[in-house]
Amino acid sequence: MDFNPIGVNVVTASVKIGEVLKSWDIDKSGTVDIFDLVFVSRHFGETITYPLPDPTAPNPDVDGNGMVDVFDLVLVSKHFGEEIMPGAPTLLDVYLTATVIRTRNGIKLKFERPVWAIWSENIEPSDNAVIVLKTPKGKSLALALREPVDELSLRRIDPSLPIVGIDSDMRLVSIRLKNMPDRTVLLPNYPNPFNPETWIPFQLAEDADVTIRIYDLRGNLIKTLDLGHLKAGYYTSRSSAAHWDGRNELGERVASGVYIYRMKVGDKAFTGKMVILK
Ligand SMILES: [Ca+2]
Ligand SMILES: [Ca+2]
Repeated sequence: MDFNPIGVNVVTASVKIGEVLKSWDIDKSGTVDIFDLVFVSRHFGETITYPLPDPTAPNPDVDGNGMVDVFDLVLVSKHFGEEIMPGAPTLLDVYLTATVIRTRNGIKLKFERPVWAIWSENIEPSDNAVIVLKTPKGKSLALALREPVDELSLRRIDPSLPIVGIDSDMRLVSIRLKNMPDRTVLLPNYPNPFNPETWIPFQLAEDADVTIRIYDLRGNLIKTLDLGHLKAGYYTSRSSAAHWDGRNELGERVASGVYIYRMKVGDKAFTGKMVILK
């Protein structure tokens, strides 16, 4: 007979018993971290009846009072031990992009996928749907309650500091912030003067249908660039800006001179001037 497997099991079981005592390590992972907080937040508001049907299963009622509430969250955050190292977010290979939109009260983060929590050095919330907890090492954590959120209103976040989050699949992700323009602007074409082609950069504050029409100085329509429905963002690089090859609708090169370009974004219009010099 081989007794070794039994011996191993006994050791494992004794370790588990030791960890049960640390009730704030809810998922029994051996560390108190962001996952334990998310576990409590998922069960936020629930009633827990004792005795538990399975005392070894994770129990979000940390203080054992029968309710999963903010006190349980505070207890977990107080014992938050295993902080992710400052360099760790760069090691995370899963990214989640959050669009930063400036609002009157601060900023709004719009996530490409819902998140349970975001965590960084300095987060100031302005929304009631999330709770913000300070961890012993001075970091702040914004936590969604009961279900993950697509948007988070904040008073402040420092984009130069690493930000990590927990996405709806319970993965630890590195949050990348993407700035959004606060207004729609048509920018000067480049190069200008040009020959034979030029780029027309712009930025959109909102998703919109975008068309650019090019006219000569007598007002004749020379070319229509239908850019289709575009998402809000910056269209300033050569690969994203509107491109005009200096030809009319028939594919003929147009004469040297001044041309007017007019960008239509929804029901707004913006105008610029450009010069072809041959
Ligand atoms: Ca844990
Ligand atoms: Ca409780």
